[in-house]
Amino acid sequence: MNKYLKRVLEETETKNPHEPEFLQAVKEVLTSVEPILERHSEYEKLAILERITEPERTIIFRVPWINDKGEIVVNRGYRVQFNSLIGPYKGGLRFHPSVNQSIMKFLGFEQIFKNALTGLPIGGAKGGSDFDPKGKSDNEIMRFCQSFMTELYRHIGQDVDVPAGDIGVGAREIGYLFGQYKRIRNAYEGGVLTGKAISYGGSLARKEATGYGLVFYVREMLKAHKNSFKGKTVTISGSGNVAIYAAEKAIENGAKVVAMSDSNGCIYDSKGIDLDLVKQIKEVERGRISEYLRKYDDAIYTQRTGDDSPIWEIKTDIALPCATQNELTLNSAKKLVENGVLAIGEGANMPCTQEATDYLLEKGVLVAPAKAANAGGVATSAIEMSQNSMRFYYTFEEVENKLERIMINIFNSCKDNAEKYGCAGNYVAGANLAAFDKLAEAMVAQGVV
Ligand code: NDP
Ligand code: 2IT
Repeated sequence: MNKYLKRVLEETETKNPHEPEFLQAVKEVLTSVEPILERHSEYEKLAILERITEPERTIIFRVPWINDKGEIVVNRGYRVQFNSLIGPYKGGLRFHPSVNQSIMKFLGFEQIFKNALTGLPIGGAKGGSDFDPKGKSDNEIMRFCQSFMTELYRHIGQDVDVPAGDIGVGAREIGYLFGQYKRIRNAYEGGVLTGKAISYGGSLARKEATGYGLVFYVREMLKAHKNSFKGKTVTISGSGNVAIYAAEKAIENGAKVVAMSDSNGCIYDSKGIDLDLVKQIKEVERGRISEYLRKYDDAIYTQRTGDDSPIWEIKTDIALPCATQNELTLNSAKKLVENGVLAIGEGANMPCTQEATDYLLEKGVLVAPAKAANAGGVATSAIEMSQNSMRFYYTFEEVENKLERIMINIFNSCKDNAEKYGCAGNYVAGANLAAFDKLAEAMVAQGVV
């Protein structure tokens, strides 16, 4: 291994001993950019790796709020402003009980590279809270969001840092956050948050963008290997924002989506999932995926029991993990390969463990890596920001066409970089190489900051 790379990896481990997800993400990126480090020995003197792995700023704050019983609850809020090399900090907010500093930092780190791949002027950030939105009333969600923003507002701004949604944060939460920001600032700064509802400055097709973008990317990858979605079986983990719209676009491309899931278990419907019913259960009722059986009693529901999700045991041509990090383990990868899987498209951030990715690549499975394949969401957020700056709106078709073009460009740049650095067909490495190349060049240009 390159000596400089080895030293920085060791130092990163020593400095962040209790952050396994962050270390996993760093190791994955840094090891694959070794060919660039070999060509640019000056990067060591410029401390490129030390600087890119250290957040510019990490903000941790108290979020006190009052629940419907009148009790005071205290959660922890985060915003990791990781990197502003190529634009204002940009990245989602995650509300989930598992949120901690390691998860925030891994997501912020990934976001730097993802945002660079979009070709748009956005830096990398992530934030959120260990708040659990499940089972909370609308009023509780609103009071939490208002308290969260009462601290966050001083750290963000449309040219400074622009949050958006992620797990547990959708249009409802963004609305409450925006309302409180506007009230505190006494100014209408539309571009301070993205993922807004259409009625007050949101972009058409932002809701659909991550899932649609994922399918555009996987379609390009399949095309490069003389294949397509047509007639293929697809399984999709999760049944949230990314999963639902990935399913919609996959079906539009002629695939049959046979399984979806949530954290409790998965449904299998051999006739093809009824997506309108999933939307009703998840987007309207905020219920559990098991409720799918109320209309289709011949569908099969499998409860999740251990570490491995049952959805990866189902035979499929294409698997789209769209729930959360490390949800597809080596065991699951082996099952998928045994069942003849052709391609994996990562809709979630870092859904495959490192061992799973290595195994899949070794077995010749096509892997569309998260930081490239799910970049359509943040790319469309950047399109939302630009519409807000212009005080103008694009039509749904205009946004979708721009998104499609961006995803094609991202795929081509992953492909070209993989070829350039001698790992043709490995889009995981190609994505890291393409993004790092661009970021390192910007770092050199901007001096020691
Ligand atoms: P949602 O909150 O809309 O949906 C999340 C889905 O994943 C739910 O079905 C949820 O099930 C499931 N899930 C969440 N946590 C876990 C867990 N620990 N174990 C098993 N299942 C889990 O989130 P999104 O669809 O927005 O996000 C999904 C993934 O996509 C995340 O990794 C996110 O970072 C990534 N992403 C999102 C983008 C966006 O624009 N929204 C953009 C790019 C990436 P349950 O309801 O049971 O918790
Ligand atoms: O992981 C992600 O890219 C997101 N959650 C979307 C971020 C954004 O700013 O739209």
